[in-house]
Amino acid sequence: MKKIDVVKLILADRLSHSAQEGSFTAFAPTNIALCKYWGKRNQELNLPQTSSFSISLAEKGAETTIAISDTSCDVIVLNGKVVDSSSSFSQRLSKFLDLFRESKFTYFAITIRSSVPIAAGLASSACGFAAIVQALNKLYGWELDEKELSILARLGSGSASRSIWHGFVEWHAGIRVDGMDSYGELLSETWPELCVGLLIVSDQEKKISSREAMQRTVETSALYSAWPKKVVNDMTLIKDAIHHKNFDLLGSTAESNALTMHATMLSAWPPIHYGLSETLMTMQTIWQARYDGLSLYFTQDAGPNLKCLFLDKDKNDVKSMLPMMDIIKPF
Ligand code: 2P0
Repeated sequence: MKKIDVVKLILADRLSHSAQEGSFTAFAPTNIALCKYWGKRNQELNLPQTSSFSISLAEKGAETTIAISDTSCDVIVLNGKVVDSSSSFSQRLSKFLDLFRESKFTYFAITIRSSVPIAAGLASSACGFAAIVQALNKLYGWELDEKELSILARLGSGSASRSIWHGFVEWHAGIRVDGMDSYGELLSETWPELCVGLLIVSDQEKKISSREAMQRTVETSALYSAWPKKVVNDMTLIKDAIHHKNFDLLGSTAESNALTMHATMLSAWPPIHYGLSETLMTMQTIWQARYDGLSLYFTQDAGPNLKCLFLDKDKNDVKSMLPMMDIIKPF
């Protein structure tokens, strides 16, 4: 099954909608997985091997404006600069937009304001695709519900299926071949005291994409067979931790989940390691702080940057230890 077949299933008779005049804007927050998505059961549709669970980062994300353009190709402006149409960023976006053109001569003008570094393991593609799908929904007047938007966003990037909402989101892996049961769902619970701290070690583009790294891990890592069981256990613990506001359970489960994901990558061949020496040094600082009694945990994605988890009452202690941290209150 191809992406376009899923688009046809979702849009059905809305496929005949014409684009409206004017420009349409949508914002989507980036999200950080507390239980990671690592490995696909279907590469084309970005269907995951396991479910995953995230927290959205409030105002950190992508604001995207879309309009029909009278040019002879898509025009993409990212953070005030026109993106070269031959760049991988532009080609990936235009290929996704191919799914939604009224004719092959329909082109889009897209302006993206991203408050997260692109491709540095801060889920820039997640908020990017979630925002573009919501902007297209307005442009074409589809009036899709959030579940349908989540499925369309997943076709752009798996983790985008979780960026349709603010707050805690579970992405259900699903079992269907067409992926119609693989979408995000908002958890009704919130946690106003929860803080996420971003520690940018490097904002350089990563050398190996998540897509490639996941596939290599699934195909070559002897440890990958342990991953689905770990995820099932961690999902239960994380939801319990949120329900009972047990912060140490949340932090320790998220940190252990991230470290296990990175262990599966390290045991892939050729091996994959996203950390830098500063990443490990910061982990050691956090482990020492925890030993000294501070409830501070981290998670790491497909890049060298760390995202810390702590409660508002410890904000000053954390900030004085790691002054470069950008602190976000998700609720
Ligand atoms: C996550 N990551 O759950 C995991 C943890 C990175 C590490 O989702 O191939 O950009 O577009 O579906 O969504 C990053 O992978 O990958 C990611 P594709 P995506 O956040």
